[in-house]
Amino acid sequence: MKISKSKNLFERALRSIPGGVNSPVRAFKSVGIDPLFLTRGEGAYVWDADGNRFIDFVGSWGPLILGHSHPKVVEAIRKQALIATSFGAPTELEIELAELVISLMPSIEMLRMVSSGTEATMSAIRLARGYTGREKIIKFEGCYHGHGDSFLIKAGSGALTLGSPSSPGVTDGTAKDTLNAGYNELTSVENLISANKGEIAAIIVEPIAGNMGVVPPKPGFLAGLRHICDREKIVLIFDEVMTGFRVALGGAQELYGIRPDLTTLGKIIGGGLPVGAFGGKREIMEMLSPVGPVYQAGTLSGNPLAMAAGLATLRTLRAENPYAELERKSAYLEQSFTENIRAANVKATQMRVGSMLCLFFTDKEVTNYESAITSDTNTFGKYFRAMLGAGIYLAPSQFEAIFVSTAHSEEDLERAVEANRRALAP
Ligand code: HOZ
Repeated sequence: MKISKSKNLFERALRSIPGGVNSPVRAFKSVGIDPLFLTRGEGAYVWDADGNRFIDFVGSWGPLILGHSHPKVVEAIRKQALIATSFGAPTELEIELAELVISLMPSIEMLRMVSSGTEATMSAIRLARGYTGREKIIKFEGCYHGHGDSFLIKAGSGALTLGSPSSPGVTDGTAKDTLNAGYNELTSVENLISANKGEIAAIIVEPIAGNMGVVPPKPGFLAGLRHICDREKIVLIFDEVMTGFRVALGGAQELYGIRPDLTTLGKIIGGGLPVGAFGGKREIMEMLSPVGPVYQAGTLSGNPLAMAAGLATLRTLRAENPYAELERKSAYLEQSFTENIRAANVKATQMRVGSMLCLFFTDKEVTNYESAITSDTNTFGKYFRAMLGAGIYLAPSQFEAIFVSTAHSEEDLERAVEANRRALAP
């Protein structure tokens, strides 16, 4: 595969951008090669600067559930761009998107738009603190909630991939207020609560962990968190940046039938443009300025272009309801990859919820951070490179999900299965 143009662009980028990238996971560091510079996306495919075409299972890290440049999304952005790109003032589009989200996720009574998932989670935590008058939060080892200070303690995603799950620059005071429990381990949550009685403002959780690979909640885990939060008057926050509109139209909360107090959203809600949102119970949301005292703001919050792209995406999902189709396609990948793993006799485990999948190079059952990190990341690196060489673009980390979109055809999936078979073969 010719990659000279990407290589030149990377050398150039290194001179003006730290590490040559604007988000660390893009650097391909953990898979032992330089990053590809992408130039075009269409449907299920992306092209790099050298003209190589790949079947894309990254989907911009989750937003592109309809594939690249879906005609309805492109048309919505084009139409809006001709009218106005930004006002920093209220628009009807914001109400339409808020109303649509509220209709899809009944736990959300009010919603505020921001520009990224990180902003959504940072704001939700501040709001929970303001609402409860408490300072500490509980998160789960290996879960990732963006790069806000409070969350970079034993975090997943790029922080885990690049070996710095707790970042320098986060003050001791902030670290002290972030308590880490084990994912899927209610006892560890109970222990933290007993040791910090009346001090916990919020429990924030990825209802399906997607940033230490894909780790589903065990039966009873989310219901247990709901019960604990009710008992202790703690705000339960579901971080559905990844799972919202992905595993079901109403997200993981619909799939598992649990109502959080607050929900954070990102990725699909922006249809590929920068959007995040947080919402939930009216009583909590009305603590936000200008109604209440908790301050939160943003020049580009509710940006019309982003609202138009989000609306077009969610309306298409609502009209076409592609979740059974996504389930069928993703189950096919899961089953075929599992057969290949068996045939090649490699130590690997597959995890999947809906159209989020992960192939862990470990023979352990993956239920939490500790089991996820038993994965052999060198073998993942080799696998990643072999898949790329066969035209399959995966997330460049053992600890990220791959995403199936409505744009993937049967033939694309068959090609991925064949590439997987060859990549796993001894
Ligand atoms: N937000 C994604 C978490 N898995 C990764 C994208 C990034 O950090 O750039």
